[in-house]
Amino acid sequence: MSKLKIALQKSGRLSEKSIVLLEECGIRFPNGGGKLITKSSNFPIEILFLRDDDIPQYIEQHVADIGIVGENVFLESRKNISIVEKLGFSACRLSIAVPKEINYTGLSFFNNKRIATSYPNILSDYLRNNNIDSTIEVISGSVEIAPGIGLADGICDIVSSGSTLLSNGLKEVENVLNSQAVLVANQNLDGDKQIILDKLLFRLRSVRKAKENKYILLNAPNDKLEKIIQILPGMNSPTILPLAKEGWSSLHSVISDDKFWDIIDELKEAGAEGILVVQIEKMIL
Ligand code: PRT
Ligand code: ZN
Repeated sequence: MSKLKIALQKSGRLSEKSIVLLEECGIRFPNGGGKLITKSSNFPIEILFLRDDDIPQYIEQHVADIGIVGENVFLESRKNISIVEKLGFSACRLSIAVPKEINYTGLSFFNNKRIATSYPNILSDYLRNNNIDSTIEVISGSVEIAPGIGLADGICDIVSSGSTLLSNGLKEVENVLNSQAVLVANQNLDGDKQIILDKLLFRLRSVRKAKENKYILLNAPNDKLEKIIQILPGMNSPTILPLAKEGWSSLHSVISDDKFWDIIDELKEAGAEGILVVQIEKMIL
């Protein structure tokens, strides 16, 4: 049977999380020793470790079948490949920034001005869509120093905490793109490879779903159960088990993690006791 080839970033911000994600999907493979290619011992997949910028091209050329990159790298590459799943990690944004002392009043500031970036394709689309005519200075790294050395009037770069901009005397003025890690794939996978990708996607979604939900257990007097069930959102059929204590039951259900904190006080007021919230490892739907 053929193997699906996945390209991961060799070393950088996406590397560790990409590897952990595959491990959480139960895919075992030797990692380390600086190997550029490795095979899983329990899943029909081969892993290639590459620079993130090369991944879209390799996928388009069938050197790899799928890969994990930032949405920013995918869009900048303009390769004929598709996003098959957003992965929810390494969130960041591509923003335009100017020296903080500039009295910035809007994008038209950039007409006939220079913007330094490593993302010329995304930036030129953005400027064209907004009818702005600027010169794009393409540089591959340390973009944030460009205004200070007189190379450009502003920059367009990835921001996450904002501290790099701050420490270089810049302020963020426009948000061009919100990005996160994505799983990308060649658009013409053969049947066998598509089956393996579907299996992988099923596992990825189960892991993701599990992270977004918690298993909740609580005890309550039987006459309070109905009220408690109404408080728990989206619950279709909770499990209710009698406790040894006369007239009391234990209620078990799955609840979205972010909703839990909104309703905890209501649950207690309604008579819930001994509330336990437990992490779910996998959630198969
Ligand atoms: O060597 P290789 O080419 O593989 O890696 P790389 O150096 O090109 O990429 P890497 O590892 O830095 O980032 C990989 C991906 O992580 C990016 O394509 C983004 O999708 C995502 N990501 C998330 C980030 C950041 N956060 C981030 N903060 N990529 C870069 N940065 C840089 C940014 O360029 C700027 O210099 O961090 C600085 C800003 O960070 P803050 O926190 O100071 O705002
Ligand atoms: Zn890169």
